[in-house]
Amino acid sequence: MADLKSKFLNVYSVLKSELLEDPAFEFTDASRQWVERMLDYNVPGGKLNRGLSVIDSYQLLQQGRELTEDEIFQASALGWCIEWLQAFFLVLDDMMDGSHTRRGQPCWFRLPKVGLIAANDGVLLRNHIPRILKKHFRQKPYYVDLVDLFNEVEFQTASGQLIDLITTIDGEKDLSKYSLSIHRRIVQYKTAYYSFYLSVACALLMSGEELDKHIDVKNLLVDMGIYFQVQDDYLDCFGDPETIGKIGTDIEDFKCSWLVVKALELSNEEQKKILHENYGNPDPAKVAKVKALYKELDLQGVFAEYERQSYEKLISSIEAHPSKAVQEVLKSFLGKIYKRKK
Ligand code: DMA
Ligand code: MG
Ligand code: MG
Ligand code: MG
Repeated sequence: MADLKSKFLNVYSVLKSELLEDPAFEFTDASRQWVERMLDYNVPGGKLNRGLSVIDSYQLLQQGRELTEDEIFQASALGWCIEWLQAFFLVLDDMMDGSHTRRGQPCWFRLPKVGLIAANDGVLLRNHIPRILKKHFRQKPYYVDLVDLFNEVEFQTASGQLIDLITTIDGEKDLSKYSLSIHRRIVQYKTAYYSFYLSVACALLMSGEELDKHIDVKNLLVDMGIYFQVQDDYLDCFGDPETIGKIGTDIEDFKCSWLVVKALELSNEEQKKILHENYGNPDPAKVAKVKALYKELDLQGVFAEYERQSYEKLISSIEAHPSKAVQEVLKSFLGKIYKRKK
C-alpha cells in the first residue's frame, strides 16, 4: 500500500510537469512558478482517499489479476483528476465559507499574495482536468463517457454548493426552514457524487463497464456519501482542528448542518429560542452558546448512534449486492471512513 501511494504521488509529478509544459500557453517564468506553487499548495495535501480509491476499486474489479504499470498509471491519473476537482471546489468553498485553515495551513485565498486571484486559480484547476483526460485517454473507447462523467459530477457538486449557500442568505435567516430532507438534498449533491460515486465510476469505465448498468452501486455510494458529509458536519463542531486540519465555521455561517437539524428536532421551546438567537453569528460568545446546547442535547451520543445505524444499513445493502468484487469495492470504501476522526 505504501508502495502504491508513492507510485500515485509520482504520477502527480508527471501530470504537473505536463501541465507546466502545456504547449497551448506560452508560460512566462512567473506564471509557471505561480501555477506550480498553486498546485503543490492545493492538490496533493489531503488524505487522497478519493484518488487512491480509483486504483483500489479498479484492482478489486480485476478480481486478483495483477495490474500492468500502464493500468496503474491510468487509474492514478483518473484518481488525480478527482483530486484536482476537489482542489477546485475547496479553493472556492473556503472563500465562500469564509474559512481560515485547510489541511493544516491557511486557506489559499488567505495568503496575502493570493487573495481573489484564488478565484481564477479555481478556474484553472478545473480546466486542468479535461487537459489531463485529453492527453492520457483520448484514444480510449470510454473517453467520451469519462469526459461526460466529470461534467455531470461537477454540475451536481456545483448545484449542491448552490443550495448549501443560498439557504444561508443574510436577512432570510430562518431556522424553521431547516430539515433533514433539505440537509439530505444539499449533501447528496455537494458531496456524495464527487466524493464517492466518481472514483468507482472511473474504475468501472476503465474496466469497460457501462455506467447505466450500475445504478444500484451509484445509489449505495450516494448513501455512503451522505453518511460521510454527516461526519464532516459533526467534525466541524466536535472534531479536533489539529487532526482535521481545518477550523469549523458552520455555526457562524448559518449552515444547514446535520447538527443544527438534529438540535432543532430535539429541542424544547426554550432551547429552540437559544438556537434562533445565537445560530449564524460570528460572535464567539454566541457560537459557544450553540455548542453548549449541542452538548446539553447530547448530540455526540445522537451522532454515535446515527453512525452505528448507518454502518449497519450500508453493510447489509452491500452484502445484498450480487457481485463479490463490487462488494469488496464498497466495503473497502466504507472501511476507510467508518468512525473517521479526520
Ligand atoms: C464541502 O462542504 C463541499 C464541497 C463541494 C467542497 P463543506 O463546506 O462542509 O466542506 P469543508 O467542511 O471541508 O469546508
Ligand atoms: Mg467549507
Ligand atoms: Mg461549504
Ligand atoms: Mg464542513
